[in-house]
Amino acid sequence: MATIQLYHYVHCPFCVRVRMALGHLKVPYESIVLAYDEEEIPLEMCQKKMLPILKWEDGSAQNESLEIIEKLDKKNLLQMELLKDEKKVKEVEDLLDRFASPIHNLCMPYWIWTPEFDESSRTYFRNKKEKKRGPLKDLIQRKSEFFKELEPIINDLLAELDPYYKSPYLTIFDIMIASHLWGMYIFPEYQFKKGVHAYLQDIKNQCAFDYHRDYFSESNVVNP
Ligand SMILES: N[C@@H](CCC(=O)N[C@@H](CS)C(=O)NCC(=O)O)C(=O)O
Repeated sequence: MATIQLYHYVHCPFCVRVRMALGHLKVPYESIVLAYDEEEIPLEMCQKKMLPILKWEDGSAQNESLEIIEKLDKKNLLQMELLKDEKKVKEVEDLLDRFASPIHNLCMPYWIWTPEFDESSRTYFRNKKEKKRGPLKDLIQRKSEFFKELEPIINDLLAELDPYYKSPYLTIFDIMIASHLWGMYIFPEYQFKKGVHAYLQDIKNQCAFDYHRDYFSESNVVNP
């Protein structure tokens, strides 16, 4: 029986980080997908509407994906000390920032039609995201522009794979990168380059990761 609970959104890359880490570390957990417009539960647990939240065995609740993973990774299997190297962290964060804009512009219009959303949460998400990006349907019209933006960043990533990100072993950086790219698998016309697809699938396997598990599984206990 799982004793910890993960409150998450299926589409959220920061939540995916924690799901991947739980899988890699083989920690069973109860999966609780919150509706995007549910404000009360996260506010009560962590005083802000932000997921992921991990509820520990002692009933305490924590957010911030990397801090959660640090606490979970007791044997340091993910080389968490890398996060203390400011230069390396900045490089990875810069890469994720470059990925974020085209990936989110492409994925958001599709995320809202996955079973994670209902009418009410879809409207909440749409209103929030359209303030910054404009109508989500217009983003779909601009897809070739975003594909073009994505290509050189994918090539830059590919050049750093050895076979993991600047490393012969899977580290926390790979989990950060894979979770940010994962959303592109739902984009109907997009195909990752072979090397990036192989990298992502390897991480998926090592993390026993199943993106849409919660839509199809009868149990909310994940037992990696
Ligand atoms: N620094 C946080 C970021 C988490 C975050 O930004 N979560 C987003 C979902 S992707 C969120 O909860 N947003 C709430 C909202 O926008 O209403 C972490 O690493 O856990």
